[in-house]
This record gives sequence, C-alpha cells and structure tokens, in this order.
Amino acid sequence: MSEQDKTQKNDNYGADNIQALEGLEAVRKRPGMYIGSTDTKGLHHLVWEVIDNSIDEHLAGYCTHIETIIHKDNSITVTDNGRGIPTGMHEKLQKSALEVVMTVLHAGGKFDKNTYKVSGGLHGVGVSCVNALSDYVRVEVQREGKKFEQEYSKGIPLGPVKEIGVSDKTGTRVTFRPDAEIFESLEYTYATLASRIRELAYLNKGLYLTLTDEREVLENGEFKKNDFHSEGGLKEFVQYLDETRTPLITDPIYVVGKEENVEVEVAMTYNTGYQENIFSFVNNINTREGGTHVAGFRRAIARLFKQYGDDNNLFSKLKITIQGEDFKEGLTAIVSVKVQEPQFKGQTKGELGNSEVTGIVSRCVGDVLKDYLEENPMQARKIIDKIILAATARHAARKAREMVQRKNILTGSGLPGKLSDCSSKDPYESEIFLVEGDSAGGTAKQGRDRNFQAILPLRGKILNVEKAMEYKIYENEEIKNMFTALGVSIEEKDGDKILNIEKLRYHKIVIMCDADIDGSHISTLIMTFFFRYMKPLVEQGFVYIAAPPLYQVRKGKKFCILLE
Ligand code: 0RA
Repeated sequence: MSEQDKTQKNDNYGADNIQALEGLEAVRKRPGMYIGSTDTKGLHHLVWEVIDNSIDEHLAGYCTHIETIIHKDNSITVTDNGRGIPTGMHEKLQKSALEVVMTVLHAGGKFDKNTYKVSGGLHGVGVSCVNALSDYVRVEVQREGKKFEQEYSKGIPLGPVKEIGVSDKTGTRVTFRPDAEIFESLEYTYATLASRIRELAYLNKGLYLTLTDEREVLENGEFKKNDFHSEGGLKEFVQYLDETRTPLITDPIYVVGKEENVEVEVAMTYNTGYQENIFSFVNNINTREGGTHVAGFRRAIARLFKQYGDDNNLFSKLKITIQGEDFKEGLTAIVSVKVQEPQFKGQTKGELGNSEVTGIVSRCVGDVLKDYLEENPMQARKIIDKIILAATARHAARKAREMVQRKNILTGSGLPGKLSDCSSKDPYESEIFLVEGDSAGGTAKQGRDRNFQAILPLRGKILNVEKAMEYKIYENEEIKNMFTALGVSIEEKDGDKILNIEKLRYHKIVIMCDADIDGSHISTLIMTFFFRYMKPLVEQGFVYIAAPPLYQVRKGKKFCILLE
C-alpha cells in the first residue's frame, strides 16, 4: 500500500471504525479475558468458537454439515452449509455485514438469530475474537447466488469484501492461523478436537461433522479423517460412554421435553459397576460443575424410584432408609438443556445457576420415568434391586469404616503387627515404604535407616478397589493396615466422606514394588486405592513411587535407602 493510499484510508476512518479497532485491540491485549488463556486450551478454544457459530446455524435449522480441517501449518478451516454470513450493507456502519461480523466485538449477537445465545461462560465471544487473535484469516461466503471473500490480519481487513464468483449453494468457510505472538503453542491436538466434535455430534443428532488432519497421511495416501454423526443423539452418547461396562437395563431411558422455552434432553442407563457418571450440558457447553439442571435430574430420579419402590412394597424388608447417594451406583447419564439466558456461576463458570431450570428438568424427567417404570416392570425391578444393594452396602461400609477407626483407638499403639516402624515420631522426616510381600519386606528392612524409615509389607495383590464394594474394602486386612499405619481416618460430614490427615505419621509414603509385570500391577492397584480413598495424600504430594533397583547408601556405620 502506498503512503497516499494509507492517508486516504485513514481519512475514511469514522468513529465506528475506531471503535472496532479498539475492540480488537482489547482482545489482543487481554486474550485471557475472552478465550480463557493463551496456552493450548486457548488455542483450541478458537476452533470451538468458530464451530459454535456453525452449530448455531444448525440449531436455527439451516445447517446439516460442518467440516473441520487441520492444515499442515496448524491453521484451521471450518466449513458449514448454513445460510452464510450476511454480506449486504450494514446501514449504520456503512460497510458489509460480513466485515462487521468479522471485526466488531460481539456483533454476532446484533443479528437476532432466534437461537440459544450463550451469554455467560467463555463460548459465544464471537468469531471476531478469533480474527483478532489470528495473524491470518480468510472468510468465504456463498449466498444469494454469489461467492464472496475477505481476508484479515490480526483482525484488520486486508481489503474490502470481494465478489469472487457465482454459486448455487449457501454456507460459510472460515480459515484462521493463530497468531504466534499471542499463543504459547500453535500445535493442535487431533484427539482433543475429535473428542469435542464427537460430543457435538451426539448433542446435535442428525448433524454431520468431519475432522481431517492434513498433517498426517495414512498408508492409503489419504489424510487422517473421522466422520461423526448420530441419529440416536444422547441415547447413543450414554451407550458410547458405557461401551466398556456391562449394562443393567436393556436400553437407555430417554427424555425430551420443553417447558417455558427451556428444552430438556436426558438419557440415562445403569451398569453393573459402582461409579456414577453424569455429564451435563447447557446450550451444548459442558457444565463440569453441574448446576440446577443436574439438581432437577437428581430430584426426579430420587422421587420416582422411591415412589415406585414404596408403591410396590419393595423396600419393606429394608431396615434403613434409602438416601440420595444410593441412586448413584452404576448410573451413567447425560443431562442437556437449552436455555435462552443461561447464568453461569462457580469457580470456572461451569455451573448452571438459573433456578427455574431445576423444576423444569425434574418434571420432564419425572413424567417419562413414571411411564417407563410402569411399562417396564422387569427393568424397574433391576434398578430398584441395585438401589437396595447400594443402600445395604452403604450401611455395611459405614460399620466397617467405624471398625477400622475403633481398632485404631482400642488396641494400645493400634499399629499393625506387620509394620516395622521407625523410631522418629516426626511425620515431616518420617518415610514409610509399602512393599510387596514379606520377603521384599525383609530385604527392605535390612537396607533401611530405622530412625526415619518404616516398612509395611503388603500381602500379594491388594484388592482392586475399582471393582469391589465399599464395605469389602474396609474389611480388607491390607487396607486396614494402611489406614492404621498411616494414622489417617475417614470422617463423615453432611453425608460427605472426608479424609482426616491431621495425624498422618509419615510425609513420604513410598510405594515400592518389584520391577516386573506383577510389581507394576500391584503398584497400580495401590495407586488406585490412594486415588479413590486417600486422594488428599496424592494431591498434597505425600505419595511416591520407588523405581527399583534401590540402593543403600553407607557412610561408616550409617546407612539408609537412597530416595533422591
Ligand atoms: C449473522 C447472521 C446470520 C448468520 C450468521 C451470522 C452466520 C455466522 C456464521 C459463522 C460461521 N458460520 C455462520 N453462518 C451464519 C443470519 C443470516 C440470515 O438471516 O440469512
């Protein structure tokens, strides 16, 4: 561009242009405010932002295909067959609406598209943010029989919207290359994109999505590519999530409903396991912390299962009352709502706050569940039996837990006989080695410095806590020994179980297994136990894994097992 052109361009710059520039400048100055971060998470956020716009076209009923391509240079192209971004003159701003959508912050919302806009959270900041944070963008629109394009750098148009041909189709294609000045990493991860796009396929049944990776050529000479499409929607999503588990009921229970402009879609199933898996979404966005929609779902299943059990006299032999947590074991569910003006709260804005949603979801799920239970007595019976089992197990688990604790108090030192304790009573300097079997325990005992290194041998393979019922876990000798040796206990507060580590006796807990397949299996089992039942110890950095062979260090008469 010549100097003269530049001044001419500047002369034409009105107040609105300056406003647009200031908006883009704000995004580049504080990208975190708009896309959360500038790490790899923020980098992927750019793709979500563009795809979300295409999904909005689908929700409005105009788009059936969305194609995403990762190019060799890590630039991204998202193509949809929606209506295409409008290209006519924007009266107020006196330029193409396309340029307005691409360069003015929050301009997308000014066109009332009558779909579910996301006003909280991080999505919905608009494609202009992606533009501002990219060193190159090209947008191509097919609309009203014509094909248009415009290019940008860092959000600034490189020229006006150009008409580049004719077309009998409609749609939008956005190509962007994230700006290296903004992002810490520019490398896209296929699996991350694929898993979100798969999720979007389940959340928007009927929609066809593809992901292509031009960075990776397969043996057949084609690029790596996946198609995502689901006719079953959430029903297929729960089946996908439970693929590796054994189902308890034949088919997922499926709910669709609408009340006061809130759309509700829920699919749930039970498996023979003990974990609960609930995923929840608001306007296609994952609400990791749940919220009022999940509360409504829980309320409905508690109400209906309780009612059904009472009505059919199924709980009469039970000496304890059923509680909310008894419905959770083996439950896999997806709760998805579409809300006009969602309010997000919580630490990461991942929790839905709209209070009206609780009642709506509860009623929709309740209505369907009531019919389901009446029409499917065999399935209903299986679920109720599972709930009774969970309640019984919960009761047994509490008793077993109390036994572990009581033993702690009653038997003098209360320490397990197998423990070769250290003489120091200062947890800060004390270490405990959890070793595989008595013979390894003996070897470890010879090598340790008894002043601060304790040894607890565990017999063979410890219980797989992932597969066992909770009360079995507290009845297990090796696990009881770990609780007592470590000096930690489980307390109940408002129905939540909290690990009390105030009396933790060692600040280094070292899992030491043999360097063979068995050893690695055993250390996995022990780690699983810590992760599920003593998580604070893991989170606070007290748990270590020893990588054998270990060495004993000696200096004169002093020796110990070398850890660092
Ligand atoms: C503004 C208004 C309309 C559509 C869009 C934006 C739109 C944006 C994107 C971004 C990616 N794909 C898109 N598709 C459409 C409504 C257009 C109309 O009323 O015809």
